[in-house]
Amino acid sequence: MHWLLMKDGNMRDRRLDVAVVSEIPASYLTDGYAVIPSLFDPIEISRIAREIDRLFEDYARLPAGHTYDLDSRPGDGSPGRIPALRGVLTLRPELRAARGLARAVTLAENLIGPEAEVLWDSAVYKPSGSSSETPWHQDEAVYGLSKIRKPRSIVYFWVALDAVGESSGCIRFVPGSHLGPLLPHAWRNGDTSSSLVVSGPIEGPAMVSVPLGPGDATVHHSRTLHGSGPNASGSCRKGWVLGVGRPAAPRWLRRLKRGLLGAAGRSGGR
Ligand SMILES: O=C(O)CCC(=O)C(=O)O
Repeated sequence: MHWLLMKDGNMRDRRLDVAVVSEIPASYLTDGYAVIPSLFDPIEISRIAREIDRLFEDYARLPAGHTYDLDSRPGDGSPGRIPALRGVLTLRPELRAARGLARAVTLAENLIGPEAEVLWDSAVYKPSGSSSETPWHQDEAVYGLSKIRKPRSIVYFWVALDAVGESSGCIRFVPGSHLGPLLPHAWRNGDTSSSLVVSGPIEGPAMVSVPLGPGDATVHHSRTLHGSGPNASGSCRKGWVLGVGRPAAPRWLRRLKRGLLGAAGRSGGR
């Protein structure tokens, strides 16, 4: 029996050390992910989507360190196929006031404990007709493959900026994979600013695709295997990924570091 009923009426899972409150489906414990409908309200998400669209229109002129590609083709001169933009909140700090972000932090705190904040964010656009999949990976693997310090704890939200379905490349998960080990990973195409990709075959229950409406989100555990399919639809698939957690280093130290390194000082990912 892994579950404990707490005095406050919430359930706590001993294996994951997470509390599950009414706003997060209990399936998070067994599946390693959950759907959060309307994390952002329609007006707020369309405003955020417009701002991020504008950043993508200016993609080539953004400061170094903000742009990367989950499926770059190093060396062949062609543009990558899943352009991504890290640090939207650094480039557009006014978006930090979004009510949906406050809600994400509260939900994350219910899962991982107090003092959570948005540690990292990235918009991932998959252009119409892109045959490129985002490969299966566990976000936790980034800490072993890069010099990024592992936060004390973190969960990830995938926020739909627009409606996304199976044919347009919605996020998909391997339920229960968060209960298994961290698998060996590599960088896609050997490119350290590309996507993580799990080495070897995936074992486990069938994957689940999660269609979402604008402003809906999923939240997943850092060890949950996830990815997304090609975009066969006629429009760009737009997602915004938020890493919300309890930082490894105190806030003052990170501010100092960011000041010294510049806006994109927190390079790398996840
Ligand atoms: O948007 C996608 O295709 C997946 C993004 C993702 O999994 C990630 O950035 O870790």
